[in-house]
Amino acid sequence: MTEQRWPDGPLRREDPEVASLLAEERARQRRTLQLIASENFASPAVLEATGSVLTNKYAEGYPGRRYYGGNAVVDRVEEVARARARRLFGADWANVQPHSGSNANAAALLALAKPGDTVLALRLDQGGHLTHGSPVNFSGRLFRFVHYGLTPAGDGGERIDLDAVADLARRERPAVVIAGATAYPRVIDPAPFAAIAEEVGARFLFDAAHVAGLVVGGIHPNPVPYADVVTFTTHKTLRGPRGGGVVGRAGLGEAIDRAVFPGLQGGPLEHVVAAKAVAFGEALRPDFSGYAAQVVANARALAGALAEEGLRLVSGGTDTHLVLVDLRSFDPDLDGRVAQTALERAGIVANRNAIPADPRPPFVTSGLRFGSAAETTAGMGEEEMGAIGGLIARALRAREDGRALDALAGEVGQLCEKFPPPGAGRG
Ligand code: DSN
Repeated sequence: MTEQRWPDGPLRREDPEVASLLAEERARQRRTLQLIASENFASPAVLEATGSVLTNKYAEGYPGRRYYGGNAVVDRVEEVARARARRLFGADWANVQPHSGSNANAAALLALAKPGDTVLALRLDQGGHLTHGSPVNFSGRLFRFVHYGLTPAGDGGERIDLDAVADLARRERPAVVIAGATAYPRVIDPAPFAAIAEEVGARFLFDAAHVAGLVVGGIHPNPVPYADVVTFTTHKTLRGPRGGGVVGRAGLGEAIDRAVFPGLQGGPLEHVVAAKAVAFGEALRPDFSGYAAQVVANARALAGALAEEGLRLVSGGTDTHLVLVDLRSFDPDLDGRVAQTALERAGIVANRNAIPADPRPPFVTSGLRFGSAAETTAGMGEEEMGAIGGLIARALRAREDGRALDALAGEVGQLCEKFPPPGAGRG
């Protein structure tokens, strides 16, 4: 099998130092739980395309309009990727070249607004992304961001405050309204955002970085019929190679293409574009909707188990792959940084995350963010997710007891052994 070839292949012979680091990482991915909400396990086919000869090729431009010769095959590869992306999202056009979700957002903002224009987006400390106006990011430096937040905590609370979105939009008259988040566990309905953007004459950008796989799996509403532009990443719930993309309705495709190249990027990573095509092909198969549904069922099972252990769920639960917990309900002295470190020693990989109205600074935080996409790919179901909730709580309780955490890592390793990730046999 292809997977077996890699540990003893050319890399092992030519560069044992890097080969052994890759082997270490492969082992880490096999024996620990991958619960970072923005990660997944790409298939062996996706990994093979990513490691292909297309890495050798320069292809600035687009199919049929390249600045270099020798692109007949690359053109066909990129055309396959674009066509599959259009089909997946029901879009009129697609750009599959952005190297990341951040680049996709940069291209969208450059195409939809001028530097200095006002842009409306979700606050970063309430779930928004770096590219939604962080002062240290290009977005916050080039555009004038105004932020909406979540409704107050409480029954049915910590949801996107659509009244605030509408009020701010009427007052600030933004050029662009952004919907989408990086740490928000609920569905984001594109329809009310579209209505607000239309009322104030703004463009509507939906950032589907996290939920793209749920959208194409039919679990999350598809923003394409509502938004002017939809950006996404290919490596999170969509389960492809690391990268980004942009899709939309007719009209803005040329402006987005120009913003990606030559506006923002040089030569596209055509080996990654090929891998995107493979991942889109996988997502077009009927079984992908079953995967997407299981991702959400698993996140709910994990959320339920964590709540039973006394961890408050931000917004009371989840509709997606993502769970955000407030550690203060579990132990007011426990912060996100300490919790993340203890979990990692126990073989549970997740990230600390700010929660709404977090009293602690962003590098410390009072929350943890979990995601179910990767371990669902590995074959885990609700039963395992419930058990993982218990393991998390035990690790947090034992956070100062190194031996107990090491013992837990053994238990975690045994669980992971039963669910090897696809592709984890490769470098
Ligand atoms: N940092 C990614 C995430 O974890 O959500 C988004 O860029």
